[in-house]
Amino acid sequence: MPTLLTLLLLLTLVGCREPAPPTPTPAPDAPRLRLAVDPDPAAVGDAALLITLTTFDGQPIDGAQITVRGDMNHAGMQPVLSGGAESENGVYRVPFRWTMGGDWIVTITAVLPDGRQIVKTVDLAVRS
Ligand SMILES: [Cu+2]
Repeated sequence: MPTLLTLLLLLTLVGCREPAPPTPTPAPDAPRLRLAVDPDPAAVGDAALLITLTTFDGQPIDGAQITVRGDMNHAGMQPVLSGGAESENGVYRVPFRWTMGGDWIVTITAVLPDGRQIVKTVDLAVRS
């Protein structure tokens, strides 16, 4: 869990955006979503987002519908949209393209086979 200080720093860094509403505490049995990037660290150009979906106790979840939106933390850029990847063992490899170096905000939405929806936002620095 990010500390309050980290959250305050993030809010300062993304100062031109609306302050995020407080994140509701997820239920203990809520599914888990993790993001990794390839290449890591992220750099401008073609890339992949590796999104891992599991149940709260670590069982992989396949068959979810994934959509991804990447925004930079400054105005005037087109968002980068992707999604729709097949999964293997709960890992979805979503093709992506970092169109500029700097600070990005990646919003991942997963609709699980049972209809539940998970939304996760990740802040990420991309090298020029
Ligand atoms: Cu930009």
